[in-house]
This record gives sequence, C-alpha cells and structure tokens, in this order.
Amino acid sequence: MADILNNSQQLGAEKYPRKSEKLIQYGTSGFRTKAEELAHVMYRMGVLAAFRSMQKNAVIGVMITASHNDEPDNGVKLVDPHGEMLEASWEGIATKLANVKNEELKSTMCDILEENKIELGKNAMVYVGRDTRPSSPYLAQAVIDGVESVQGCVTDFGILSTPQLHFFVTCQNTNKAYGEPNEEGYFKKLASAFKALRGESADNGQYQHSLTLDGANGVGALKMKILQEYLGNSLEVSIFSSGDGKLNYQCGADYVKVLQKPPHSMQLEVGQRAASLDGDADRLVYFYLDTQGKFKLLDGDKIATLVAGYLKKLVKESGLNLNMGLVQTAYANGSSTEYINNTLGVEVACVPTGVKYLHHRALDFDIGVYFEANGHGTVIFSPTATDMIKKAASDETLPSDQVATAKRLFLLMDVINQTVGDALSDLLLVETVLHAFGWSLAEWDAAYTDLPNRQMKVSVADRNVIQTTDAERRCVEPPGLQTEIDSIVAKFNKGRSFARPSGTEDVVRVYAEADTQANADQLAHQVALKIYELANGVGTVPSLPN
Ligand code: G16
Repeated sequence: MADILNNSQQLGAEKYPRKSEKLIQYGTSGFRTKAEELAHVMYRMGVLAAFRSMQKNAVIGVMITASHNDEPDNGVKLVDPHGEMLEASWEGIATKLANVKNEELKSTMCDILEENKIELGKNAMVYVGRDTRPSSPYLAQAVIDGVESVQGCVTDFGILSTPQLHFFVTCQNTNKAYGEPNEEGYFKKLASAFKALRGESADNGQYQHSLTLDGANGVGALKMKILQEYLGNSLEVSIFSSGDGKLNYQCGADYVKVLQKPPHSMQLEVGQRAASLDGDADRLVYFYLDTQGKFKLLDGDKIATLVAGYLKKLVKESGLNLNMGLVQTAYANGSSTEYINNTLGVEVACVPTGVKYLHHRALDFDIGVYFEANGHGTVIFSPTATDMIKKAASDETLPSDQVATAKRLFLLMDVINQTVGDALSDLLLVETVLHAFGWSLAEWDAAYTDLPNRQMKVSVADRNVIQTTDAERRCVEPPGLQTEIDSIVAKFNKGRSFARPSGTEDVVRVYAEADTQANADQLAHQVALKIYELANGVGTVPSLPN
C-alpha cells in the first residue's frame, strides 16, 4: 500500500505539480477555473474517483468540462454511482485533496482511505468523458494517470456530453437495467421512445417537425448530428454554431438566456422554432420572434411548466394516484411560480442554485420535475411511480384509454434522461409535448408572461464575502448589504432582486425582476453598484445594461 501511495505522490509531484498557493473549491458543479491552473486538480481527482469507486464498489464518472464558461476555462466534476452529482460530504474531501502541498499528497491520501474505511487494492473503475475544449485531452490524461496511479481501471470515452457520462455510469451500476452504457445504447433508447410517441405523423396542428438548433460550437452539436441518424425523418434539425467557431462565443444557451437575444450568427424568421444548447449539452432554452419581430425566450421555467402541465394531464387521464412537485431556484421568474401554484396546481419547492440541490429535492415526489431558469433540468420518477406506470401500461383490466395513456407515460420515461439535466433528451421531451398539443412556440408561450428581468455580474476581490440564506434569496454577509438591497427593491413595482456568489465563475451574480424592462435593468444596476461598494468591487464599475 505504501509503495502505491509513494509512487502516486511522486508522479503527481513530477508530472502534475501544484504550482500555486491559490485555493480552489469544489463549487456548484465541481472545480472550474483557467485550464492552465487545473492539471494537478485533475490528477488528484483521478485518484479520488478511484478511491470513491473502491468505497462504493461501483463505477464512478469523471467529466472534464467547464460547460457554459469561456473556452480558456475548464473544470472537472465527479459522478456518483447512481449518476448523481458527488455526495456533498465528499466535496470537502475533494477540495482538501486538490489544495494540499505536493509533499502532503501521500499523507492526505492515507487520511482519506482511513477516515472512509477504504481498502486500497480493491477494484476501482472510473469512466472518463471530456468536452471539446482544446485543453480537455491533456486534462483527461491527467485524470487517467491519477486513477491508474492507485491501480484503478479507466474507460476513456473521449468526447461526450456531460449527461451521456451520467447515463453510462447509471447504466453500468444498474447492471444495464437503465440501458446500455455506451453511445449506441443512449441514442437508441431516446430515439426509439421518441419515434414511438410521435406515431404516424411528424406534424400536428401548428406543430411542424423542423427545428433550428444552436450547438454552442460544442459537443452538443456533434452529438445532435449522430442523434439525427437515429431519429430519421421524425425530426429535422438544422444545426448552427456546429463547431466552426469558438465554444460558447456569441452563442449557446447561457448567451441567449442572459443577454435575451438569439445567437449572433442566426437569422430568425417570425415564428421559426429555435433552441440553444450550452457547451456540454446539459442546458436547453427555446426562442422565437413573435409577429412583431420581438425576441421571445422560452427558458427552463417555461420548459418546466410545459412538461409538468403535460405530465399532470397524463397522470390524471391514466387514473394513477401519483403526486407531482416542481423544483426551482431563486432565478425562477415570479410569473412562472405563480402559474405553477395557481394554474397548474402543482407544489413548488425552491432550493439553492445547482442541479445537485434540485435533483435531491425532486426525489421527494412520485414525479419530480426540476429545472433551473437557465435551462438545466429533468424529470425523475420514483421507483413506486415507475412500477405503477409500468403495471398500468399492461393492465388488461383497465379501460383501454387509461392503458394507452400509461403506455405514453412509460415511453416518456425512456425519452427522459433521469440521471441529470440533458439538453438532447429535454429537447426530445419538449418536441414530444409540443407535438402532442399541436402547438407552435407562441401557443406554448401564451401560458403566462414573464416578468421583465435582468442578470448582471459584479467582479469583487473575494466573492465568498457574500454569504446567503433562504435558498440564496437573502444575503447575510457582508453586514448591511441585505438592508440596502431591500430598500432599493422597495422602490420598484413588482421588484425582486438577490445576489449570490457564482460557483462556476469568479463573480457575484445579480438577478432582478420588475414591472418593466427599464425598471428591471435599473434595479439590477442599483443592486450591482451596492455590491461593488460594500463587497470590495474590482475592475470596471457595473454600468446600466443596454
Ligand atoms: C452549472 C450548474 C448549474 C448552475 C450553473 C451556474 O451549470 O450545473 O446548476 O446553474 O452552473 O452556476 P453559478 O451561478 O453558481 O455559476 P453548467 O451548465 O455551467 O454546468
């Protein structure tokens, strides 16, 4: 054992040394920063993934991506046995291992093994995937070296979307009950359920089966091309930003959501149905131009309400007694929450940012729908719900229309990647619901009108000086900041605003909504200025959005 750890420390120190004293934290979605600062973190996360695999006696995933961040950034996150994000208590372990001095690597590894009762030498298997960033192959090699340094085995899947890796891990750890742990298994499962749900006719009412897709110049564009082969004529997708430009640059779901405009290179016609993926294809937003040529965004809140409304209808028609809940974050538009409560009649829960929190809360329901406003989310069915739907779908004693609806629900479960938010699977889900309702995007959009809103970023010396509570809706640090925010908000009709430190970028994020766009902009700006003043702003003073 000592030999293995000695060698591992030596390789780490020689090939992937920690070169700076800068602290790096396991954040909203793993470690994220400039790619050149990450080699030692990757190596150490390879080691940690192998330890976690030994502890759980299951496959663990490691994804190398910085998702929506700019191309020079990169990141790494670990995927736990059921395809979920790494357990919270291990985030602290990961942060510790990533930050110890080179010469403390061995003793820290020993501590981790001892404290978690892990037997070094047990089989370890780690699945590795990476996005399309130029820095990703080298960083993936660092992870692989880390796993192998403690005698773990690796399956290197090369370029994958983040949700594909989650899917593969789940498939393998369920002995393939969830599907085949490879690309073919993934595409076949999604596409065949989608085609079965679509039936004979690809069009229905106002719904036409052609879609314009912004691939963010990332892995989503590559994978959509493959998915299209499995979809055949059931859905025609024209792909923009398919890899000819820089990743996430003037395109992608984050650009479209935050700036509330179409990707730079896309010329839209009135009514044309368009969607954007993000850099690792786990987020999805839709958009179109209305009859006045005005840009209209259908974000994660709109996707959640569309999907929850449809599922509620199917559950009712199938006669099954299943409860449903919808999980959001503070970024959810106030109008969406009101619509879910008052019109859909579905229970709403609010949790901090990060799919790990949403997923966890969604487990409390028979059917848990969770989406962040940025387009990251999915639907999960409890084992009881899965069982009941499966039984009803083949229960000959039930009326035939109830059986048919249960069959639909059963197929929908296969279109949905329940392991994590998945833009490609979510896209097929949205297309299925629109097809079933025979809706254009305008008809979908008509359910409720978003309150005008604005997001801003503020650079501060240390973003951790902002501490929040109440699912990030209120600041408790620095002292006095929340009182100031409250008095600014009070000046605006329908005003709401909050600030929180990002877990993926070195900024503080500000969200504001109000009765008009001008007021939402003003509100966001005034709160941003207050943060700049009270939380040691650095660089350019935030300016009014234009
Ligand atoms: C990640 C997380 C999301 C989160 C987003 C922004 O998305 O998976 O849950 O909403 O970061 O987080 P923050 O505001 O803390 O920076 P992605 O798509 O970048 O992986």
